[in-house]
Amino acid sequence: MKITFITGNQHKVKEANGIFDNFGIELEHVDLGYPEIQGNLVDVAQYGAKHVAKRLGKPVIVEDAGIFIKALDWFPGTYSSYVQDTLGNQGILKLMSDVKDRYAEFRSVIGFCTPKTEPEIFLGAVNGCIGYIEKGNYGFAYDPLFTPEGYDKTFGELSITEKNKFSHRRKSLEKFAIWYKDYRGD
Ligand code: ITT
Ligand code: NA
Repeated sequence: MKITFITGNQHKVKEANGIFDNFGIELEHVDLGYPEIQGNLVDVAQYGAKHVAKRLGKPVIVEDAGIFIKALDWFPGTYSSYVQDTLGNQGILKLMSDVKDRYAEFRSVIGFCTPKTEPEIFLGAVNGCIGYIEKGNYGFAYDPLFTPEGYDKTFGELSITEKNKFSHRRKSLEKFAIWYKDYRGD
Protein backbone atom coordinates (compact mmCIF):
# COMPACT_ATOMS: atom_id res chain seq x y z
CA MET A 1 0.00 0.00 0.00
CA LYS A 2 1.03 3.54 -0.63
CA ILE A 3 0.24 6.91 0.93
CA THR A 4 1.23 10.46 0.06
CA PHE A 5 2.64 12.51 2.94
CA ILE A 6 2.52 16.27 2.49
CA THR A 7 5.17 18.06 4.53
CA GLY A 8 8.00 20.52 4.17
CA ASN A 9 9.96 18.79 6.92
CA GLN A 10 12.52 16.21 5.75
CA HIS A 11 13.05 14.90 9.31
CA LYS A 12 9.38 13.93 9.50
CA VAL A 13 9.69 12.08 6.19
CA LYS A 14 12.67 10.11 7.45
CA GLU A 15 10.92 9.17 10.67
CA ALA A 16 7.69 8.29 8.85
CA ASN A 17 9.57 6.03 6.42
CA GLY A 18 11.10 4.13 9.34
CA ILE A 19 7.71 3.77 11.04
CA PHE A 20 5.78 2.72 7.92
CA ASP A 21 8.42 0.05 7.17
CA ASN A 22 6.90 -1.88 10.10
CA PHE A 23 3.48 -1.80 8.47
CA GLY A 24 4.27 -2.43 4.80
CA ILE A 25 3.18 1.04 3.76
CA GLU A 26 5.16 2.88 1.13
CA LEU A 27 5.52 6.62 1.50
CA GLU A 28 5.38 9.12 -1.32
CA HIS A 29 6.62 12.49 -0.14
CA VAL A 30 5.27 15.71 -1.62
CA ASP A 31 6.76 18.96 -0.37
CA LEU A 32 3.85 21.32 -0.63
CA GLY A 33 2.82 24.18 1.60
CA TYR A 34 -0.80 24.43 2.64
CA PRO A 35 -2.81 27.03 4.52
CA GLU A 36 -2.59 26.57 8.30
CA ILE A 37 -5.77 27.87 9.88
CA GLN A 38 -5.93 29.29 13.41
CA GLY A 39 -6.80 26.60 15.91
CA ASN A 40 -5.50 23.52 17.64
CA LEU A 41 -3.44 20.74 16.05
CA VAL A 42 -6.59 18.83 15.08
CA ASP A 43 -8.12 21.84 13.31
CA VAL A 44 -4.90 22.44 11.39
CA ALA A 45 -4.48 18.79 10.36
CA GLN A 46 -8.14 18.41 9.30
CA TYR A 47 -8.21 21.58 7.27
CA GLY A 48 -4.80 20.97 5.72
CA ALA A 49 -5.56 17.37 4.71
CA LYS A 50 -8.86 18.35 3.13
CA HIS A 51 -7.33 21.26 1.26
CA VAL A 52 -4.44 19.22 -0.15
CA ALA A 53 -6.54 16.13 -1.03
CA LYS A 54 -8.80 18.35 -3.14
CA ARG A 55 -5.88 20.13 -4.72
CA LEU A 56 -3.95 16.96 -5.66
CA GLY A 57 -7.05 14.86 -6.37
CA LYS A 58 -5.89 11.92 -4.26
CA PRO A 59 -5.74 10.63 -0.68
CA VAL A 60 -3.10 12.32 1.47
CA ILE A 61 -1.85 12.63 5.03
CA VAL A 62 -0.53 15.77 6.69
CA GLU A 63 0.80 16.16 10.21
CA ASP A 64 0.60 19.00 12.69
CA ALA A 65 2.87 18.59 15.69
CA GLY A 66 4.19 20.62 18.57
CA ILE A 67 5.67 20.69 22.03
CA PHE A 68 3.45 21.68 24.98
CA ILE A 69 5.15 22.88 28.18
CA LYS A 70 2.99 22.81 31.28
CA ALA A 71 4.74 25.56 33.27
CA LEU A 72 4.41 27.89 30.27
CA ASP A 73 0.64 27.33 30.07
CA TRP A 74 1.27 24.76 27.31
CA PHE A 75 3.26 27.21 25.19
CA PRO A 76 4.56 26.98 22.46
CA GLY A 77 1.92 24.37 21.49
CA THR A 78 0.32 25.38 18.22
CA TYR A 79 2.94 28.12 17.87
CA SER A 80 5.82 25.59 17.94
CA SER A 81 6.91 26.26 14.39
CA TYR A 82 7.00 30.04 14.80
CA VAL A 83 8.70 29.80 18.19
CA GLN A 84 11.35 27.38 16.91
CA ASP A 85 12.21 29.89 14.16
CA THR A 86 12.26 32.91 16.48
CA LEU A 87 13.06 32.16 20.14
CA GLY A 88 14.62 28.80 19.35
CA ASN A 89 15.67 26.27 21.97
CA GLN A 90 17.89 28.77 23.77
CA GLY A 91 14.93 31.13 24.08
CA ILE A 92 12.80 28.38 25.63
CA LEU A 93 15.58 27.55 28.09
CA LYS A 94 15.83 31.20 29.05
CA LEU A 95 12.08 31.41 29.68
CA MET A 96 12.40 28.36 31.93
CA SER A 97 15.60 29.18 33.79
CA ASP A 98 13.76 29.56 37.13
CA VAL A 99 11.02 27.04 36.45
CA LYS A 100 10.97 23.92 38.65
CA ASP A 101 8.14 22.04 36.93
CA ARG A 102 9.76 20.82 33.68
CA TYR A 103 6.83 18.68 32.47
CA ALA A 104 6.18 18.74 28.71
CA GLU A 105 4.45 16.74 25.99
CA PHE A 106 5.14 16.26 22.32
CA ARG A 107 1.91 15.87 20.38
CA SER A 108 1.32 14.76 16.81
CA VAL A 109 -1.90 14.82 14.84
CA ILE A 110 -2.13 13.04 11.50
CA GLY A 111 -4.91 14.16 9.18
CA PHE A 112 -5.97 11.80 6.39
CA CYS A 113 -8.34 12.92 3.66
CA THR A 114 -9.47 11.97 0.16
CA PRO A 115 -10.96 14.36 -2.42
CA LYS A 116 -14.44 12.98 -1.67
CA THR A 117 -14.47 12.30 2.07
CA GLU A 118 -14.22 14.18 5.33
CA PRO A 119 -10.88 14.07 7.18
CA GLU A 120 -9.94 11.34 9.66
CA ILE A 121 -7.53 12.16 12.47
CA PHE A 122 -5.04 10.10 14.49
CA LEU A 123 -3.42 11.38 17.69
CA GLY A 124 -0.11 10.57 19.35
CA ALA A 125 1.60 12.05 22.41
CA VAL A 126 4.63 11.36 24.58
CA ASN A 127 5.28 12.73 28.09
CA GLY A 128 8.60 13.96 29.35
CA CYS A 129 10.49 16.95 30.65
CA ILE A 130 12.53 19.89 29.44
CA GLY A 131 16.19 19.91 30.42
CA TYR A 132 18.42 22.84 31.40
CA ILE A 133 20.71 22.58 28.39
CA GLU A 134 20.43 21.20 24.86
CA LYS A 135 21.69 17.65 24.53
CA GLY A 136 22.37 15.49 21.49
CA ASN A 137 22.99 15.86 17.79
CA TYR A 138 20.33 13.49 16.51
CA GLY A 139 16.78 14.50 15.77
CA PHE A 140 15.67 18.05 15.01
CA ALA A 141 14.08 21.23 16.38
CA TYR A 142 13.01 20.67 20.02
CA ASP A 143 14.51 17.16 20.32
CA PRO A 144 17.66 18.22 22.27
CA LEU A 145 15.44 19.78 24.97
CA PHE A 146 13.12 16.85 25.60
CA THR A 147 13.77 13.80 27.77
CA PRO A 148 10.94 11.26 27.48
CA GLU A 149 9.62 9.79 30.72
CA GLY A 150 11.55 6.71 31.84
CA TYR A 151 14.64 7.63 29.82
CA ASP A 152 17.86 9.40 30.74
CA LYS A 153 18.52 10.63 27.23
CA THR A 154 16.90 13.38 25.19
CA PHE A 155 15.27 12.72 21.83
CA GLY A 156 18.37 14.46 20.48
CA GLU A 157 20.54 11.70 21.94
CA LEU A 158 18.43 8.84 20.59
CA SER A 159 18.90 7.37 17.13
CA ILE A 160 15.97 7.70 14.78
CA THR A 161 15.27 3.98 15.30
CA GLU A 162 15.05 4.46 19.08
CA LYS A 163 12.90 7.60 18.84
CA ASN A 164 10.64 5.83 16.36
CA LYS A 165 9.84 3.09 18.89
CA PHE A 166 7.69 5.33 21.09
CA SER A 167 7.57 8.92 19.87
CA HIS A 168 4.40 11.00 19.44
CA ARG A 169 4.85 10.50 15.68
CA ARG A 170 5.17 6.73 16.09
CA LYS A 171 1.89 6.64 17.98
CA SER A 172 -0.11 8.77 15.55
CA LEU A 173 1.35 7.11 12.44
CA GLU A 174 0.89 3.63 13.88
CA LYS A 175 -2.79 4.35 14.57
CA PHE A 176 -3.14 5.60 11.03
CA ALA A 177 -1.27 2.60 9.55
CA ILE A 178 -3.43 0.05 11.38
CA TRP A 179 -6.59 1.84 10.30
CA TYR A 180 -5.37 2.32 6.71
CA LYS A 181 -4.59 -1.41 6.29
CA ASP A 182 -8.33 -2.07 6.39
CA TYR A 183 -9.32 1.02 4.47
CA ARG A 184 -11.14 0.24 1.27
CA GLY A 185 -12.46 3.66 0.30
CA ASP A 186 -11.36 5.89 -2.49
P1 ITT B 1 5.08 20.66 8.06
O1 ITT B 1 4.01 21.49 8.70
O2 ITT B 1 5.42 21.08 6.67
O3 ITT B 1 4.79 19.19 8.15
P2 ITT B 1 6.75 21.73 10.20
O4 ITT B 1 8.20 21.56 10.50
O5 ITT B 1 6.21 23.10 10.04
O6 ITT B 1 6.45 20.84 8.89
P3 ITT B 1 4.91 21.26 12.46
O7 ITT B 1 4.18 22.52 12.20
O8 ITT B 1 4.12 20.02 12.64
O9 ITT B 1 5.95 20.92 11.28
O10 ITT B 1 5.87 21.39 13.69
C1 ITT B 1 5.89 22.49 14.57
C2 ITT B 1 7.29 22.69 15.10
O11 ITT B 1 7.60 21.62 16.00
C3 ITT B 1 8.37 22.72 14.03
O12 ITT B 1 9.34 23.68 14.39
C4 ITT B 1 8.95 21.34 14.08
O13 ITT B 1 10.29 21.35 13.68
C5 ITT B 1 8.79 21.00 15.58
N1 ITT B 1 8.66 19.54 15.74
C6 ITT B 1 7.69 18.75 15.22
N2 ITT B 1 7.91 17.47 15.50
C7 ITT B 1 9.06 17.42 16.21
C8 ITT B 1 9.82 16.38 16.78
O14 ITT B 1 9.49 15.11 16.62
N3 ITT B 1 10.94 16.70 17.43
C9 ITT B 1 11.32 17.99 17.57
N4 ITT B 1 10.66 19.03 17.06
C10 ITT B 1 9.53 18.75 16.38
NA1 NA C 1 3.82 23.42 9.86
